[in-house]
Amino acid sequence: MDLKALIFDVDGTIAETEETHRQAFNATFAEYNTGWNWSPELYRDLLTVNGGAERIRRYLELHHPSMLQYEHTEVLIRMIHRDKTARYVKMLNANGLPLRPGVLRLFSEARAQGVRLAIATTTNRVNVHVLLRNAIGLQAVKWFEVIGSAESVPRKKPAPDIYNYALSQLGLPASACLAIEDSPNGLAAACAAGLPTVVTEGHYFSGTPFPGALAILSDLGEPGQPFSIRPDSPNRNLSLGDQWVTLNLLRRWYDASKVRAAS
Ligand code: XBP
Ligand code: MG
Repeated sequence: MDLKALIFDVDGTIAETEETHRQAFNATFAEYNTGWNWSPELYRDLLTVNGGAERIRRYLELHHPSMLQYEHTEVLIRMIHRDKTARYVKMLNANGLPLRPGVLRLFSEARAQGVRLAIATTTNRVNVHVLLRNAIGLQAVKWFEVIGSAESVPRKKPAPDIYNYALSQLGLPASACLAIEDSPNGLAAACAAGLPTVVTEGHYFSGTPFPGALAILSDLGEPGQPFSIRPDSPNRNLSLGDQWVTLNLLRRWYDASKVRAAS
């Protein structure tokens, strides 16, 4: 079977958004006078939980467990998360955020060659729209046949649900698609949905293990800005002459996953 679609994660994969998310959380915590502040180190640990509201809940479990006995804490979490989303949108509208190297180039190449595009993220839909609109333009939202987001399924990554949702909306089997991820939870979700997955390490996940990845890269690379492939990456030998990730290279990795599955 040929490669028919690419399914992209958003946070950390399309753009390095997690620092902006962290700042939006902290500014909202301050607005509510909670006294909470997430340092980059703490945030790295909390990123093992996907979804902003779920992440706040996890933080309370670890650092303020007594708060969870009050019924109103759940309401507080939801209000903070709602306002954090509004703040994040405002921050992106004010400052924008560049796409990671090679992302726009690969979107364009896929569109030119009729390879379909989809998104599978755990963040809110509005965050995806504002990112694409600011980084590319209004038209970019239409490039994606499916935008699977926090609102689309109840269970977040590492559950496979968001990838299964994207596949069912595309009407394609996992074996016809390839996912691009940046995090262990994202990789686990994509693998559990049966998708061969290339990892471009996000800032917060650099150097972490990525079991089951098809390849582990610094980023997608650009002409004059080559990607590096991690020394422990599978399928290194298929990419050694390449400096940026093209559909050709993705097809080579994709074919390798088919050969492996058949043996
Ligand atoms: C990343 C996430 C998100 C963001 C915060 O998801 O887990 O929760 O950190 O966004 P992915 P929200 O890499 O799958 O895109 O606050 O909107 O949840
Ligand atoms: Mg991600």
